[in-house]
Amino acid sequence: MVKGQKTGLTIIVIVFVALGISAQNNSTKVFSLDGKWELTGYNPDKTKILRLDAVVPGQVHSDLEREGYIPDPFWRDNAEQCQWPEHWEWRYKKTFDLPEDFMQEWVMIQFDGLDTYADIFINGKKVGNPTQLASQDMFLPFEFDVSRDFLKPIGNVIEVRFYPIAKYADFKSKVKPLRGAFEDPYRPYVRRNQSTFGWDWVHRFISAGIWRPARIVSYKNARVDNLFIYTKKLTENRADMHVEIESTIKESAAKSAKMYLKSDDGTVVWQKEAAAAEELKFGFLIENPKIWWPNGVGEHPLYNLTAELYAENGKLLHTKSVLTGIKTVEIEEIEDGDGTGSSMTLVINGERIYAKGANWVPASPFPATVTEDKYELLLSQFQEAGFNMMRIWGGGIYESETFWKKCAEKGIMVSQDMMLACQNYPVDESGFAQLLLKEFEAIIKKQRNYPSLVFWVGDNELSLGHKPSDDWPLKGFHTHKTAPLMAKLDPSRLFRISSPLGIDPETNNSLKSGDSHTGPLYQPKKADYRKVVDEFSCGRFMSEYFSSGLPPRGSLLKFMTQEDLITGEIMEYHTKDNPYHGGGLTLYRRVTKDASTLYGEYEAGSDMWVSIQEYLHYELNRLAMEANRRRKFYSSGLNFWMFNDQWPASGWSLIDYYGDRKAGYYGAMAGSRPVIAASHIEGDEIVWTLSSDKMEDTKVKAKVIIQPTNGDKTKYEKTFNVTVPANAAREVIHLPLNEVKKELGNDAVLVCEINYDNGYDRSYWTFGLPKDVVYPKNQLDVKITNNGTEGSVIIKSPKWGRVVNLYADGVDFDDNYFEMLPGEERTISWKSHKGELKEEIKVASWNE
Ligand code: BMA
Repeated sequence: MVKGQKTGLTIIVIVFVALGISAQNNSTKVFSLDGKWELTGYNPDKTKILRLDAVVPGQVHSDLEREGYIPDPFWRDNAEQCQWPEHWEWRYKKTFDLPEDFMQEWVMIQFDGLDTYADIFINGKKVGNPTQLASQDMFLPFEFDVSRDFLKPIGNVIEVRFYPIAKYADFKSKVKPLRGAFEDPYRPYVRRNQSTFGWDWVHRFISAGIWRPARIVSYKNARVDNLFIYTKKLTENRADMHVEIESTIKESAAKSAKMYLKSDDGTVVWQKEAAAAEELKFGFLIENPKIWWPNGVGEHPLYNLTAELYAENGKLLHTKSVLTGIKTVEIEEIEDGDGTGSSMTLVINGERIYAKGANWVPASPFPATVTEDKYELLLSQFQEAGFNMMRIWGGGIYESETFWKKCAEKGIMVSQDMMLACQNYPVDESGFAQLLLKEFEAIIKKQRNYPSLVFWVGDNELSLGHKPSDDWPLKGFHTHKTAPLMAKLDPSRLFRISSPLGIDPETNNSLKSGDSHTGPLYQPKKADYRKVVDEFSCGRFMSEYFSSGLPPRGSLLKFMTQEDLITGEIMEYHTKDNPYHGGGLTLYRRVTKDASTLYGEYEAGSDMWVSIQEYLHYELNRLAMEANRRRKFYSSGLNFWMFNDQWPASGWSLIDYYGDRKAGYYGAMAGSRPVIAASHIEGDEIVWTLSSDKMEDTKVKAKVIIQPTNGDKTKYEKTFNVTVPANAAREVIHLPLNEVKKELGNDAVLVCEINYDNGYDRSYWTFGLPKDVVYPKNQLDVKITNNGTEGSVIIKSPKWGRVVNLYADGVDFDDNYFEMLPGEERTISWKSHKGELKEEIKVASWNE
């Protein structure tokens, strides 16, 4: 430690004391139960026993794979050999001594996540209600008072027994079968990651385990249970705040309470002392608050709210802090007045925000294995795409604190579905309904302080296939149970009972109103594919936008062989399919068909065969952003289905299972630039619109050209300066379509290029099918610099460079799958998220 710092520390301690903020030891003691446990597995008829080590937090599949009892569940069709653990009983056991003087008046055992049906025994004694399971819900943290008759100073043995889900779901599912997507009879009855019952992008993996941290906590009869802070009103230089503190105080152990709010530079912006009480509420003002803005709009400053309980003798009994931020959020829903249409626009701190982003699914079927680094990688990719809006989809898991902290730091807005998806649920059974509401309460209290969170949603797609006037599964439950709970526990955010939802009397899933789940994926692709994309990308708030494409060959060969690439079975096995969309083609075959329709036929397994199925995703995502953003604020957002993968697949995701950017990611990223150019056909004209997400007017230099692909002089050229109004879209040029078509023929491209302060964008238009445009052979000149984990690639293209793409395992490029005009030179920056780059960066294009 250098000298300066030492003195700084001394000063801080003095300041704390001066402000009466505790630097003293907190009387609460924590004994972690994480780490190594013994695991014993019993097969269904208890004739077979397996003994192995286990890691907590963790799930049995990871331990079984590590110890070689199952193969890599993600390689080819190995998943078939990884289903048996679901039917076994698994017992975790740990022996431990407690630290000296650990036991105090009030001792609690806490498990943040038990997957799923479990009992807990300490020194042979059952913990919790003797007639009930300790856990029946993977999402519901469990705690129980073990102050007396459970623990001893040394030689404690704790055992957690996990029972097969069939034991609790089989009978119920037979007595009252509940139909649902992907037809799993147990799924509606089991409160765990719904997607791992098998979905149209992940295989079935029903695991078990202590999947989140566990501990024993010893209190001095007082603890701060929950904190809640939100911004009631916000003006430029003043924030009107509300704080609530819930505590448990036994035997009047706590006499006073201290609360303070600190900004991320350590400044205390508010503090309060009060007599300790189980419920405390305060309102206060902050002058010149640091306001939290979404990515691309402003900074994302964070604050820390802390509450402390003190004994009569001034001893600190317990302290609790939560991360938060100062912002307000509303959802503006303006009816078009035709009884059918209505907008849906996020308003943050009084500003309309165009919501660009994607849907989040669990990053592994075994979420305990998702590391902080993996979260950092995925959420940085999200931020670097220029995205600002993420939807946590209702068929996965509620995410970790690490996830939420990173979203807050990166300016990522998040909507949270409650974990219910594509299925009716037994909420008429009081036990199930109570369990669900308990789960919701725990989740609301855990997540409501995060600045990222913008609104809550009751479920995913229980409204689908219904009209607003219909009754649909859980509509009543959410309206009469969930909504009041949300209003009580988080009055600062809106709750929407389902997604999609709108006022279009014909359907809840309408492009004309509210949020919608659709996209051009299932539409046959023909010469007018641009028009089709435009028509399916005009939703008011597209909370799920369907498009799909292959990851790079390098990623495909991490879970299948070259041979598999050609035959296709393993591709199908990993891509899965959605049987409800019809059209007779599986998802994977649809991508193959659409890609060859647009870009031509290639030999199965060849580089071009893979590349066209990658590029389809790029082009459809770019066109989608053009179509939705040119209609800004009739359309106020588009979230791609889906951002990440839960296992190695080759479908919807923008980032593949290995964290590598797919072509679809680069298309979405190009379409998310601060200002973009967007084309559309209107009658007999082609129109260019500039759409800006910048909060100030932007001076743009624009150029529209018709460029022959062989490098000859442009057939048409127009340059002009235009100011694009702040946070709006503006049509800038109309061209007669027939003349453009004549000039274009089949060997030229219409290009609109814009440059503005430190931004740039380009949009292309060709007529008919892309495969019919002629691109002469072209040799790229490439110079690569490699500074270890980052560098650049300088590319010169004498003629038109068609779909120039760069690849190296674990490398992110700041642009990819782009077009190059004849004579153009581009410098592409790269960075590796897998340490030093040893392999060569491959640079290719379609007309090499
Ligand atoms: C929507 C989502 C998911 C599904 C996706 C692709 O239904 O809510 O359930 O995976 O479409 O089919």
